Amino acid sequence: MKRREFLGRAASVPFFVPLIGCGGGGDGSPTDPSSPGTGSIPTGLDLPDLPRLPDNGGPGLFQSSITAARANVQFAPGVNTEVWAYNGVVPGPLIVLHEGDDFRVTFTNSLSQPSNIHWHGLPVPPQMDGNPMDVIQPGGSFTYAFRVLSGTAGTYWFHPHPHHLSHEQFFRGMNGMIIVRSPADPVPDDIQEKHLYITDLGLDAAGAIRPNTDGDELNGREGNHVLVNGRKEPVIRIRPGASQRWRIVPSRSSTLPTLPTFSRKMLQSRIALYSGWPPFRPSQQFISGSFTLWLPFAISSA
Ligand SMILES: [Cu+2]
Repeated sequence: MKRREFLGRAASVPFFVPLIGCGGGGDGSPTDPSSPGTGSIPTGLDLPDLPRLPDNGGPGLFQSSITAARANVQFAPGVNTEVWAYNGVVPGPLIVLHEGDDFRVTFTNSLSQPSNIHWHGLPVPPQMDGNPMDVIQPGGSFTYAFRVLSGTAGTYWFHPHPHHLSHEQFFRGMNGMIIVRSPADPVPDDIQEKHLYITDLGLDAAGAIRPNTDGDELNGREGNHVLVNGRKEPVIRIRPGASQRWRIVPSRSSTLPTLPTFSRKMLQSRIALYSGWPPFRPSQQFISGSFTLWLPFAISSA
């Protein structure tokens, strides 16, 4: 089946949608797909996996490092775009944790302004949560250390939270997905898991990430390219009759990150919602119903 044929047809795929966000209300309008000079961002390619943050710890210990620095990526072939990135990748590396892990991640700030990391939604001690006044100066580093509590399995988010600076660091590329797994995960292992990390990229005609406008400050910033795992309108492959677990993070620097604002493409889906919080309990995690979503990707049975 061709991907275009599939769009608009009913799919029965279990979704786990984290309901997240720090910002205010969005205006609900779809994003503008055009961007002069950068209209050549390829579409229709396979959904890539998110790069994963390596774990150098032993059993029960997640140990790694994250550096924030400027980097260059090519969203459109041949057009270099400077981003501010965690470990050089946009979106940031996927962090996979297990309940009970001791988490030790050393953050190094190689930007020219203060930064920190907020572990959005994870219950961690206040001094480890990247509060707006707890910043790491340029050239400095800090080790975030906490226990991943039992009962917290779910899908989370990480991003900078320095006072007055977090929005720019965020829209220039610094944010990523966290998964906490439970030993009592009710979803069978043979169900394939996909991670859909949705960002909106605001590029100017030269292919640079544009600064905020006054309108953005008033209404919330909305980019002109919607990306999933850094790719525009990718294709998600699923065998006929198969189920997949989807963990979806609608990640934006401002405005309410509601999925319906992300694309003009409509897909009628029977979905199950999982909020990521409160903790994973089979009896509570599914809300059945019929939803209409605008999704910035296509589904292919091929
Ligand atoms: Cu947050």
